[in-house]
Amino acid sequence: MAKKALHITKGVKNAPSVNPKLRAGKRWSRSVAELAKDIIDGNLPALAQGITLVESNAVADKENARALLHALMPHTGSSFRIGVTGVPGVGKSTFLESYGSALLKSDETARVAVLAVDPSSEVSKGSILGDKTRMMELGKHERAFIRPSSSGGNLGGVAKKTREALLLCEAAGFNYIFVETVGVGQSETLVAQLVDCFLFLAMPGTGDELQGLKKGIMEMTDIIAINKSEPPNTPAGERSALAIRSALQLFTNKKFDWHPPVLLTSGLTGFGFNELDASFDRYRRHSQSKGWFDKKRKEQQEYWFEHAVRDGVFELLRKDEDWKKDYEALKAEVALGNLNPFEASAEMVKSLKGKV
Ligand SMILES: Nc1nc2c(ncn2[C@@H]2O[C@H](COP(=O)(O)OP(=O)(O)OP(=O)(O)O)[C@@H](O)[C@H]2O)c(=O)[nH]1
Ligand SMILES: [Mg+2]
Repeated sequence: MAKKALHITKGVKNAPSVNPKLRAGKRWSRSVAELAKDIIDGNLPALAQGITLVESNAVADKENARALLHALMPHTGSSFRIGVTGVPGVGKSTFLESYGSALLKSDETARVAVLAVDPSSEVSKGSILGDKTRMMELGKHERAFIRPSSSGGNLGGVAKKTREALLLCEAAGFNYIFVETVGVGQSETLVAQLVDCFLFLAMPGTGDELQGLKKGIMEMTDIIAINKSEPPNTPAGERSALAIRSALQLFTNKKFDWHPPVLLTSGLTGFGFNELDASFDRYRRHSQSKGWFDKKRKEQQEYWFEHAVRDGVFELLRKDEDWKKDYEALKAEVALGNLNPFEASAEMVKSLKGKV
């Protein structure tokens, strides 16, 4: 990954329409159309630069980011979006490297992008896919694109930026987009709002294979793979699969009439990849034929719309100095335990009555 990151940076510097100096102000707006065209042409340095633009928190970039997304919108939507989660060390990066490479090898029309939502990014500044990544080979492939997590901001903000990066990748012609996230905190819930299919990686034979497979996650998981199940770990993998299958009987996602298959895989050796291919295919065909592939995407659009409206309104409110002062004061009281959060928030909302 270190090499790939260097490669991207170098490409960005050399590409004519993606001069970093054009980042802010009016000069950008001149080149947004050009940048959009380069992205649609599948130019990877332009894609990287476009993602940097949509990730930017600079006020001057926001308008351009919106213009870019607007221009690219008609070219989005045609990829298969796959979320991959699992506890740290379960082998997500190794799996994505080898499964992504296998996909590119078996299908010459495949173009694979890997993005990440990193809940720890505030602390680590995006350690996921960072120096410890194992996606060196995939990153060098001309039909692959790897993008570390955008850092800064809250998890919701990071996920929103990942969604925009995902749309840019689609416009650039990527038809398989993987979104990796560590199986801790709230990140899965947000990633589930980004993808069509959610793959959960578990570990074999630890006896605590249900750890991390919390009820909420089970409900959003579409395929489960007991990873690291290559021989000699296969019997342990089978035992875990059995335990998870029986637990799943209690939690199956009835809404979509889909029983998540539990498979054995190994990112290290490619063990079980054929079964996984078949499961992805079956899932895609099943969800499309039932109409909930599109339904899910519509619900996600609504989710992000609501999310953006809430963020926008909040941002606006914080511009009102009096409101902000009250807000900070009440927040401090809530943190001290002097006020109950719901009571305090009702107070904040009440203070808006005269204003709205
Ligand atoms: N035996 C075996 N080991 C594996 C497999 N996949 C990964 N590993 C090893 O498990 C360790 C963690 O792999 P990663 O791919 O970095 O795991 P990760 O889930 O991305 O970890 P985080 O990014 O820290 O969340 C490494 O030492 C890998 O070599 C596998 O399929 N079989
Ligand atoms: Mg990793």
